[in-house]
Order: sequence, then structure tokens, then C-alpha cells
Amino acid sequence: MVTGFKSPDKLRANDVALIGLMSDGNSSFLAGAATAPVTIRQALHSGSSNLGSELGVDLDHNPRFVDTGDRQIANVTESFLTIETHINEILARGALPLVLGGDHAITYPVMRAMCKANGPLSILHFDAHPDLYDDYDGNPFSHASPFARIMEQGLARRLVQVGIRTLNQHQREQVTRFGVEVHEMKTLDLASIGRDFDGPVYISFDMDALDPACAPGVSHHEPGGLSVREVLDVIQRLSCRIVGADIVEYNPRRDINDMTAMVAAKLVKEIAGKMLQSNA
Ligand SMILES: [Mn+2]
Repeated sequence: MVTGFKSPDKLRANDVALIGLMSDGNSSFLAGAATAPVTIRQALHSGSSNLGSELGVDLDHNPRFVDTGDRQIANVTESFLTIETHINEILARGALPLVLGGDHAITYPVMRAMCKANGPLSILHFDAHPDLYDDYDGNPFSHASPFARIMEQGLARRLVQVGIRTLNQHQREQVTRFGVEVHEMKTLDLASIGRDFDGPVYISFDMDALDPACAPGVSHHEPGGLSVREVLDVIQRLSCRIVGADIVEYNPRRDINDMTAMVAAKLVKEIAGKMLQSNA
């Protein structure tokens, strides 16, 4: 049982604000990601580990790490678009959102709020999929389309994708159209990633970027992915300011012994730690 959520109006500047968005109405294949925030939080606070990041930030009783709880998002477009308002409440206090999805569709309304507050950011996007479909099955808000909406509306100045291994012809055309910087899995040079960010960065982390062997609790198993250690290395090496992040597409219904929830909780610790350090 996790308690002690705080209202966003208690946030202060440069706090990291955890927020769960319980939304999977735009998933194309399987539902289940909506309950992810609850399970990730249980893993984060499970007695089997502590709340310290590897780089030395302790989230336990840390006054700058504030959990604002979860928001229920109904499976209708009007409710989905209120996500922007939920993030605005955090940004209005000068705090930094760390969002637990939900499916990847949430990143579009989150970035609308982020762009309004920060101007267009660079996005470091970990994923097996580029999520650049113009629409998917007729749904422009599909979890396969958020980065098409973000790029066509100028909500990001750079989109750097890591772990991609599902590019088809349409999405290759979208990559060219939007100038997306794609680090495909087949030719990955991890040391080259993230060295050249020259402004604040938003991290969007789809759990299926990881190999299904280390993160089976996702809707779309795509073999040949990243290891947990590899993504931690990339995140820990970042020297830019990280002003927001999301961790999406964890599907508890597909998990085995909560092992993927534990990986998501590890990412919360390392990303929150980096956000706190880079905005100290
Ligand atoms: Mn994906």
C-alpha cells in the first residue's frame, strides 16, 4: 500500500513530480497499461530494494521527490486531452514531471504542456518502435502515432530515437519528413548517444525498447532489444538538463513475477536521480 500523495499545489520549483496517467484507450493491440502506475509504485516501494539511485541520489524522504498520485483517464478523446491540464498543474509550480503511463499515446498531450512551458525541447526517445504513423487504424491519437503529432506541431526541436527495430516504408518516410535522428538497434553505437544535446531534454521511455528477455511485461514483444544496463549507461552519461520524462507501455497483465515492474521502478530511480542532479 502506497500512501502520502501530495497535491500539485504543494510543489516547489525544480521538485520532481511523479504522476501516474491511467490511460490505455489508444492502444492498438492489448489493453492493460492503464494500471501500470499502481504496480510500478509497489515495486518502487517494495522492501526488496531501497530508493537510492546508482549516482548517489536518495529518493527516500527526499523533499524534492514528490508523488502526486494517479489520474484516471477515461477512454474517450475529451478525457485523453485533459492530460495536458494535469501536466500544466505541475509545470505551473516550476516542477519537473516524471510521468508513469499508460500507453505511449500520453506523450503527445504531455509534450503539448511541456512545449508551452519550455518551448520546443529535445526528446530522447527509447523504443522498439518509432511511433510515427500518421494514424493507426484511423486513430490519429494512437499509441503508434504520438511522435507524428509532436513533430508536425513543432513541439520538439530534435527527436532522437534509440533502440528502433521495426521501421517500415511509411515510417521511414515519416523519419525523413520530420528529420528524426534514428539510432536503429542493428547498428547501435551507444557511446555516441546523448553527447550533443545543447539544451534541456525530455526522456520518453517505452519499456519495449528493452529486450523482452529483461522486460516481458509489455504489449508488443520485439526481440533483439536493449539490456537494462545499456539504457542505464546512456541515461547516467547524460550531461544535459532533464526537465521531464515518461515511462510508458508497461503492461502488468503480461508481466512475469513483477520483473518488468522492477525494471520500470529502477528507471524511475535513475531518471528521477538525474533530473534532481541536473536541476540542483
Ligand atoms: Mn514501443
